Amino acid sequence: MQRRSLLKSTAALGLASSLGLPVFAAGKIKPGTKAALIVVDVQNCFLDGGTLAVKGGNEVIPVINALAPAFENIVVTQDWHTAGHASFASAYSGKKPFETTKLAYGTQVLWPDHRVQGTADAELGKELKVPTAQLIIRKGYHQGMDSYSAFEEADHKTATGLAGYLKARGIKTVFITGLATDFCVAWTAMDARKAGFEAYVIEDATRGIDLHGSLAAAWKQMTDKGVKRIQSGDIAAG
Ligand code: VGL
Ligand code: ZN
Repeated sequence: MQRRSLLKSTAALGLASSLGLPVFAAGKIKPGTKAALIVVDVQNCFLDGGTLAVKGGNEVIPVINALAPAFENIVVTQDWHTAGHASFASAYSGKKPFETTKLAYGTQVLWPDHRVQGTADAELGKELKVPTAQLIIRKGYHQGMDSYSAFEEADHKTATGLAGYLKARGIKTVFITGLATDFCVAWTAMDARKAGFEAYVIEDATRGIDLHGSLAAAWKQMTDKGVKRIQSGDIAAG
């Protein structure tokens, strides 16, 4: 590198870090004070033996545990449904899991009963170790409406309060991990962009359900909305 551009990029790094924005040093991202890690729905339901086990779901846990020390701010989410929730196939006669139905807000995929409030299935995976997390946000608790996104419910109007919380704390960038890539992770990442945050999905800290090609479709939609796709190795160790 030429001396001038080296000086320039060094100055830019100093400026970004003093602003608390993510800094790229030696090819690694240092999240900084204005970034938050979001750990989406790492609940027993999605892990081995759960009601909606995601293939390889358990494998995200050591990756997330190792990432956590690199983040000053961490938010954890829990899918938190009422019994007989509108997203459960069992709530409709003649419907089976993974079929769809039309609800007031659009097409709803119907799932097996999962993550009912207060059940073991809805608890965070016990191997997940993110003791410095500051907020646990629960979603999907309105009987008639689902909420894949941690920011807004399926009507795309009802806020969970997460955007306001992050903004009130000066957070500008979110790094999203957890389950499932093609549902709650993707919707959270896209709504983060909509709410004005810079958004990264850490791919190897996620696993997908991949229902009828939904995983590839989710990556395309996320990329189109400016979500960045990175790996845990891209983040500087904390
Ligand atoms: C999710 C399906 C149903 C998710 C939640 O967390 O991705 N997927 N409920
Ligand atoms: Zn759910």
